This record gives sequence, structure tokens and C-alpha cells, in this order.
Amino acid sequence: MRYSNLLKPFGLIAGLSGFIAMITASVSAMAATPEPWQMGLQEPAGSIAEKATDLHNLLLIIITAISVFVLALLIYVCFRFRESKNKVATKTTHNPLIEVIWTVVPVIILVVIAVPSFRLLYYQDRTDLADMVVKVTGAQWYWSYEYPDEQLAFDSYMIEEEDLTEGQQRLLEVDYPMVVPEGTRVKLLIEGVDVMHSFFVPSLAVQKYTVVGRTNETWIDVPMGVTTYYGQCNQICGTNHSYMPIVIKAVSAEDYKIWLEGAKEEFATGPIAPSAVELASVE
Ligand SMILES: [Cu+2]
Repeated sequence: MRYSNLLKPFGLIAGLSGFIAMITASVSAMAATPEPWQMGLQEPAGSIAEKATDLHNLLLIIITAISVFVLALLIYVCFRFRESKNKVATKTTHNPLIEVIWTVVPVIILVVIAVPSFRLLYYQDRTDLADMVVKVTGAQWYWSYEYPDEQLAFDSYMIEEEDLTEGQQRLLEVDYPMVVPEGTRVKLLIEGVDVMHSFFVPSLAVQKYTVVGRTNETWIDVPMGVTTYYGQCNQICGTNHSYMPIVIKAVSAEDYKIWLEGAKEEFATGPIAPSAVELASVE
């Protein structure tokens, strides 16, 4: 169910942010990046991001309604119980009916939030339907991408400001982006080699910490469309934390094949080393 439609009659703030999101969406058709004066989330790409945006829009309605209700109550109380009309303070301390209401209603609100929240959490937790696997490694201060099935791996460094070419984005471009075919479910195996980093691509709604000695798993649902998705490390990881952007390039199936051929020559890793368990079974 899309909650975004519910926003329409919902007042100035929600309507305005929706309007701006619409404008930014049309501007960023080919590149999923943050926009100047952007107010809402980035345009969602793929099923995970759409579900996350729907949840965000539902929460926006709920928190706005709660804030307006509490503000109205405060204004009412200030007016109704003002000193000039209430010379003698009331001694009232309990009202069982109201107490039951203010306990039960928040519980109901939390349940309403929890149901879609957990549904999304489990949806994005893991997939058995992945078309391919990419191993992502966070390092101080760059990303490494490994395609285990293709036996290739490479590092991805930010392009310095003075080396940017026309139309490239400051602090967001890299020399070797992660390349995936459009319309693909990509399983990501994520780990770190030095400190904690975080793999964060807002338009795909993926954010996963890289932890040394532990492989985290998630997936991205890259939709159809030749698009460049931009993200950044969002775990403060050291001096150059802000200089390790993430670029995922979704290309057509044919272009992916061409890229793969070149990459296999340039970034070949050879067969992945057999694990200790496999070696033990050979002996
Ligand atoms: Cu980092």
C-alpha cells in the first residue's frame, strides 16, 4: 500500500516536501544524488527503497498528527487554566479514564508503526533470490569491491576536487565504481579491514556497518534503468571519513558484459583461496 497519496490533503509541510521531492525526482532521473534544497528523501530506487519511503511517509503523518495534537492541547491548557480565570488552583490529581486513554492510545500507535517496520526490516534483511554477489570492504579511506563469481576485485577511490571533469560531483565521484546490470538483485557481503565504516546509498535504502572480522549481509534491488547511484560512508571512521564516497553504476546487460570482460583482465584475482575447512578435508 502506498501512503504517499495520503499526504496530499495533509497540510502545507508534507505537501511542500512532496512537491519538492517531485521536482528533484524529475531532475535526478539519471543520477541518484542529493539535490540542493532537497527536503524529503532521495527518489526511491527499487522495492526496498520504495517500502522504506512508504514507511517514512506513514511516520511523517503520525508524528505530524501527534505534534499538532500535543501543541493544540498545550495552547488549550494555557488558555483554559490561565491565572486570571483560576485564582484558586484545582486539587485534581487523578482521572482514571484519561489515564487509560493516554496509555492505550500510544500502545496502539506503536503497534501501527511496528507492523510495517518489522515487515520492512525482514524484507531487507536477506534474500535467497539474489542474481549475483558483490563483496564490499570498507577501508581507511576507500572501498573495495570483489565479485567472487567472476574472480575479480578492485579498489574504489574518490576523485580529488582538482581532477573532476565537467558535470562530475564534488566529493561523490570515484575512479572505479561498482558496476551492476540494471534490474538485478545484488547480495552484498560487507566487512571492514581496519575500523568500522558504513555502506550507505540512500536512494537504494541500503545502510550496513562494516565490522572487522565479521561479514554482514544485505541486498540491494537495483531497478531497471541506466542510473548512477551515489552514497557515502556514514560511520565516522577517521580523518578522511568524508572522502570515501560510494558509486554504483547500473548499466544495461550488454554493457555489463563488456565491462566484465575488461574488468576480468584488469582486476583478476585468480581462483578464490580454498577455506581452511576445504583444505582439511583434502588431506
Ligand atoms: Cu568510512
